[in-house]
Parts: sequence; structure tokens; C-alpha cells
Amino acid sequence: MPKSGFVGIIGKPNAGKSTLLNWLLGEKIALVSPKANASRKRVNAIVMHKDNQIILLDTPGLHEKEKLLNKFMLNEALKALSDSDLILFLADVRDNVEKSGYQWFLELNKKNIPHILVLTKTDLVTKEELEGKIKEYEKISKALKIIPISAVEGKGREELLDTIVEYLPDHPYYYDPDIISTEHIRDIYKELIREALFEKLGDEIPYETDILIEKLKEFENLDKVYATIIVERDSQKGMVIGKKGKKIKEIGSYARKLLENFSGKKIYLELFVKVVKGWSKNKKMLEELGYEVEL
Ligand SMILES: Nc1nc2c(ncn2[C@@H]2O[C@H](COP(=O)(O)OP(=O)(O)OP(=O)(O)O)[C@@H](O)[C@H]2O)c(=O)[nH]1
Ligand SMILES: [Mg+2]
Repeated sequence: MPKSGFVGIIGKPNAGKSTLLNWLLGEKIALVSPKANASRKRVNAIVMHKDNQIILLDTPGLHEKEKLLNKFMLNEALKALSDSDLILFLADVRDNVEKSGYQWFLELNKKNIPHILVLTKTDLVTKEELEGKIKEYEKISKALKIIPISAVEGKGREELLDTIVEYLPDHPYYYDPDIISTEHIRDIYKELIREALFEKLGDEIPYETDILIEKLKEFENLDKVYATIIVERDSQKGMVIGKKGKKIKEIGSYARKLLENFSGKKIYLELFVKVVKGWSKNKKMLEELGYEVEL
């Protein structure tokens, strides 16, 4: 009997959750951005490790804000807690222990939710700093194990996967071991186009935009993708398009590369821009974009 189970990845915004999911999977399916609060939805990845099956759930960063969309994001993260056999709590190793989502971490301890503490981005600190941080966490932590990793240097992957498997239940595979995710292709494309928005637009606009995949036509060596960039205001539409359409071209060609890397096919991508005032506060619009809000 193999081991199989669900593993929720949670932590503060920007801790490196989506990067971890992509890195453990060996494929980029979740959007990554230097800007915090980038992920809005759960994304799953199915990772086979030594004939065991690990189903990873990436979640939006834990934060507290009032907007309807933010409530949805927090809910997504909390749901992952109850749906998981094991939690990976991620903390950026540079953060102060008390600031790295401390209250959420204590909550895991208090509720006896089995979790591994993963200290991320170890390439950005010295060995001494890392050791000091581990000691600090050891004082407050009830984690099964503390594992430092660096996705950039490729360190800690094997130890992390071995440890995850150690704590998973004996269980037959939940999914065909050949599939890498149960996400729909169009949802992965949506996430990757959103990454292009985060990469190519300023600090504010990405938070007020989203992507609607209008149409996806799949051929053997080519996918045709028609997507609308939803913005909140008229002024943002102008910024997304840019002078003589320069900005939207940049977004398009960046996104196209991400889609091509993922699919291994040629991508034809057509982008439109549409103003939908107040979309992030509108339940119906959020649902259309794939965010089911439970109130
Ligand atoms: N140097 C370094 N940077 C990293 C590492 N892992 C992630 N990052 C960077 O940290 C930033 C945030 O990464 P994400 O994976 O998007 O973080 P997240 O936790 O998913 O963020 P949200 O979805 O916003 O909650 C990105 O700029 C990543 O490139 C790492 O191991 N080393
Ligand atoms: Mg993320």
C-alpha cells in the first residue's frame, strides 16, 4: 500500500507558496510574483515521490482584509486546512518570527493540526542567520519538523518530499499517477496570464484586474486563447493598453511565453480589455471569474 494524501501549503502573502508548488512539481502551473497577495485561488498539483502520491494545495496568502475578494481568498486558505492530511506552513526565513504569520502558526500548534514548518528563501541569509532562526522557531513550535529550503538554489527538495511522505496515511492513489494536476488547462492559462499582469503592470493595477478566458481552441500543436483583461476603471484600461498598444503587447508576449513553456505547444493569444466597475465587490462577477464567495 502506497502513501497518499492532501498537503495544504499555507503562510503569509509572499512567503513562497506558489514557487514551492511549482518547484516540487517541476512544472510552472501557479503564478509567482514579487508582489504580495498574488494568488487568489487554490491550485493543486499531484507529485509522485518514490511511488507515493502527494496532492499539494497552493493557497492565497493569509491576511485580513475586508473586501469581498479578500474574504474569498482567506476562505480558500482556511478550507485547505480542513481538507488536508498535513500542512506545510511556510515562513520567509528573513521575517521576524513574530511577524511571519505568527498567530496562524500558533493556531496550528494549539489545534494540534499536523504541520511541517518550511523556512523559505534560505539563499537570502547566511548559515548563521538560518541557524539562529531555526533555534527561535524551535522554542515556540510544535511542528513535526522544521525544514529549510531554497527553490532558487534547489536545496531541501528531497528532504521535504521524504518528510511529507513519512507523515501521510497509507492510502491508494487518489488520482492517476500520470496527471500533474486536476486544474483545467484554461484555469492554468488564466493564472499564467495573471502573472504577466503582475510582472508588467505597476504596483496597484494588478490587484484591480483579473482574467476571463473567453475561448480556448485546442489543436495538436497549437492552442488559441482569447482572454479579456477585466479592469475596474476607464483610466486603468488606458494604462493596460499603453501608448499605441505597447503595454498590452508586452503583456501578451510575456504571457505567451509562459503558456508555451507550460503547454509545450505554440500559443496564439488574443487579449481584450474591458472595464467592469466594482468587479471585485460584485458576487456575480466574482463567480464568473471562478471565485465562489460563501458568505
Ligand atoms: N531568493 C528566493 N526568492 C524566492 C524563493 N522562493 C520564492 N521566492 C520569491 O518570492 C516571491 C514570492 O513568491 P510566491 O511563490 O509568489 O509567494 P506566495 O507565497 O505564493 O505569495 P502569495 O500568493 O502572494 O501569497 C517571488 O518573487 C519569488 O520569486 C527562494 O527560494 N529564494
Ligand atoms: Mg501564491
